[in-house]
Amino acid sequence: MSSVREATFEVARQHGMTTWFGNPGSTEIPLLAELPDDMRYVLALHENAAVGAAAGYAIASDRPAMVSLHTTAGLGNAVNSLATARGNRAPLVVLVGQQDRRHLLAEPFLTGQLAGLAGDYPLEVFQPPRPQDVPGCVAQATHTAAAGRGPVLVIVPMGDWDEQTDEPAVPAPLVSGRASGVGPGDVTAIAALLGQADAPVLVTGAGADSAGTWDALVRLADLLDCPVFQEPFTARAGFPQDNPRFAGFLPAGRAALRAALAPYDAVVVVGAAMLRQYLYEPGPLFEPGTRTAVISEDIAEVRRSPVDVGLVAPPAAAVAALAGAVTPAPGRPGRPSPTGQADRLREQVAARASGMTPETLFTELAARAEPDTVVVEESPSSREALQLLLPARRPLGFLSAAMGGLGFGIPAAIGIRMARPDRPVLGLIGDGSSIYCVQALWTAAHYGVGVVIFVMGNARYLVMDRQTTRRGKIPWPSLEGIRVDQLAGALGVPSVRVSAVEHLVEVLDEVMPGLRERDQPLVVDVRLDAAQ
Ligand SMILES: Cc1ncc(C[n+]2csc(CCOP(=O)(O)OP(=O)(O)O)c2C)c(N)n1
Ligand SMILES: [Mg+2]
Repeated sequence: MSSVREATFEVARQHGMTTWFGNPGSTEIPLLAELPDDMRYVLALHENAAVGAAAGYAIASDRPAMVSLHTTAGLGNAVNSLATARGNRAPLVVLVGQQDRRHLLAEPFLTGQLAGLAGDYPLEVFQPPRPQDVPGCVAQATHTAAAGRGPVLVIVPMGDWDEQTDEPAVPAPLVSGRASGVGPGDVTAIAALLGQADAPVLVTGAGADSAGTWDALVRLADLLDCPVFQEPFTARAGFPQDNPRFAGFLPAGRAALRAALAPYDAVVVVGAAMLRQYLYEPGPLFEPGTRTAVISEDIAEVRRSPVDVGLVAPPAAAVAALAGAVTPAPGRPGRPSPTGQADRLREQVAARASGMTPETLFTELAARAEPDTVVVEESPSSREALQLLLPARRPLGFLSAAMGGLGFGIPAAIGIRMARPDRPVLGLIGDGSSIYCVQALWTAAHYGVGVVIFVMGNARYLVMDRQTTRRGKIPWPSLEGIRVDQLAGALGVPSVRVSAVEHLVEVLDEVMPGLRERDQPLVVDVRLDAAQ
């Protein structure tokens, strides 16, 4: 016999989930009191911080991470970051505390209406039929999270943890995986489509962010002698952005997208749907006659893509198989240059690097950042410049919130650094964005997490202001008066406020060489010149 609680710890150990992120309430005390020494509980001061940090941790370690939330209050607070975790394909096992099942029907204090609270964002919501099923549900949740790459909830009534169990085994495999291979026959149609093309082009998405996929894509692009774009609004980099074939980021509007892809007669998208849009525009995504294909391991991405050929497959193996199967056509004379497109864009953006502009910060950072630096972006109005001036040079080099929900960047940067202390980690966070989850800074201070967060201080929701002005008057005020540097100090994080380029350069010269070795966070509050 053992307790349900002990049996659940065993499941967590089997799956390497010994770092737990959470914010506790009384429904979690029976689970968390006397937590075994080999389980580390990382306290976050808000549930979006707990889930955001766990998502960063899961993405950077490429395995499910554990989260503990407190009934309706905790789960409700976390919905934004659970949606982001789903969009960002972060595998999470989320234990949601519930009142004791023996009097749930009487709706005691802290009873949660939990099952539907996070909507369809979780891949699955487990409600263990008996206390003895909790370990099995956690085991199955782990497999679901890993295979489906998203959050899975397990709702656990607080009395369940102390119940006894003598179940011989939980109904789940000890280890499970997914095959990573793709046979030549699987890529015949896409190989033919590329082989017949006069001017092919590749587009990569967040699902292509792995060393294996990058290598295979470089080989395929070299073979085809073609450029490689990144999908619009990408959350992760799908191709080495310092490679001369990297052509930049596709626009999200249909007209601009059609124009960008018009010179090509075959478009193959890897690790994304075809293709993410933003504000609605009528019309097709590409010019008639363009041959198109999508490769993704996410069936939802393939399903919603209006392409000639869709393939559900692990991208690394599929692209490697394609590179072995394609016989490229000679190539149309006069097609766009397969190299140098991003460099030309970079030069244009870099020209704006004068005074205290985002471009100045990015240029100075680029001059000092090591190639394996992880850049976590949540800086809406300067995102485009950031992506060009701070190219991802290694897998996991760039991360942002897939669906744009703010409050992800700071905790995600912290979680990444906790999982990968070998990688330097920078957060580039808008001043407005920084406030959505500023409490996360305390976790970084308390646990000695060496991230550096640059706050892009334009004292505005600039991206919103720009869009709103096109229609009329802005009803909200500027963000003048918010002192993120002082908030950081109040949360135990040292900070420096910078309002002149010479000072910025001084700070970067001091901070950047030690970025990899840091064991304390730092906030750099960058006061930008007024922007329109
Ligand atoms: C949780 C959440 N609330 C509101 C929004 C809408 N929103 C998108 S961008 C933005 C402004 C961001 O301001 P800031 O971080 O200062 O970036 P800037 O536009 O100034 O670069 C807002 C409020 C959102 N995406 N997520
Ligand atoms: Mg701002």
